[in-house]
Amino acid sequence: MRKLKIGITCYPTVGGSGVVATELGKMLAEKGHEIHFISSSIPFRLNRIYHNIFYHQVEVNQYSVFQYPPYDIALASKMAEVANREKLDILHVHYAIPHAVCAILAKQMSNVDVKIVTTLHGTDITVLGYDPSLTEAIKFGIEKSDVVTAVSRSLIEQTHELIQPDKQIETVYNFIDERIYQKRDANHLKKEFGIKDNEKVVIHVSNFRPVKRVQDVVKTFAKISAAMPAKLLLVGDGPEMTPVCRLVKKLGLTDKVHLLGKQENLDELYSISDLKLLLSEKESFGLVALEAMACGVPCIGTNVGGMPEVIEQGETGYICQLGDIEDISTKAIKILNDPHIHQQFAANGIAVVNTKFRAEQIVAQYEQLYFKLLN
Ligand code: GMT
Repeated sequence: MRKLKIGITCYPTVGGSGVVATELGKMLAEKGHEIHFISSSIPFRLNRIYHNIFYHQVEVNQYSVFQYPPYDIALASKMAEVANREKLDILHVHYAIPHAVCAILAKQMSNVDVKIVTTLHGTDITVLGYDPSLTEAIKFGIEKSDVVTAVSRSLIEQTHELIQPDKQIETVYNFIDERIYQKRDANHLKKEFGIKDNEKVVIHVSNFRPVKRVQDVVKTFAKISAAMPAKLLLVGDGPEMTPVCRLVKKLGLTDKVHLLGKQENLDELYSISDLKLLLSEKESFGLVALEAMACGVPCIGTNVGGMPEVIEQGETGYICQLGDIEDISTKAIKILNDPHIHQQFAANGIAVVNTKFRAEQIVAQYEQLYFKLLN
């Protein structure tokens, strides 16, 4: 099979889109393709040396004549430079704006016929799509890309509703590295956190943006902990941290909630967890639910975006109405109280990760798109 030269651009800091882009690059490299990450810093999951993965840093200089640093232009310029020098076949960008628009500009600047693949992750559509000052740029980025994918069917529907691009968009689901996300023996962590054997562990992982509704997680946990001995692990950090801490204190939960901040090695935290809550008001996919499922943790999510495509109702967890704390906590208590349901959901979750969201299959889906474009 022909080996390709692929440029990948993503937001390299913590976030699902950066994680998926980086894992994709790593797995494509393992299949022999040459990968060139073009971004403002090294993607945080690019944590070891690969002979065929290269990193090209986008330098944005802050000249006093510019009111705003010209990141987009610097990125486009770097993309064109790398495409020319390395003779890239594909530029795979994650996010319509600015990345797809930068790739289109880079293609015009370069002298190679590089093909542009754009993956929509959600925030570029579900948040920015509502901003009239950006709609035309998002539409342009989508329409001028050679291939556009989205991480769920729901995101495709939303994109058509909000932006109405004249473009076919294909669903390519997210995936995780199953070699990393699996249930491990991490019981030492329970001891270290002072979690007793009879206590159930509920986990939430996010960037604590308001859309993640972390306060709903705390309110749900208050009802769970009134019904049984339990602890809540809150993993991540962001703008909602202060109001969340206030609520934890107000509800008298300080001793039962562990605020862990940003963490690596989430597989170990999932391995000591009994239930995952993801109660967001926007979520095009919900990568963290997939990570939890891979480690045998049943999930409760809200009926928004792509979450019902990830969490199967009554099979791997439950999907509840946004903000319906009563129903969410009833379902949570049901899962935590019934070992049979818990075991069944855990096993089903692992099976779904290994079939519908199997990394090998999803990486192959992207590869097929690339080859189809180049032929
Ligand atoms: O959820 C976030 O705030 C981060 C955001 C991102 O850009 O990384 O996540 C989006 O992309 C992830 C990977 O495809 C999805 O799993 C998340 O559901 C999606 N977030 C939203 O749609 C809010």
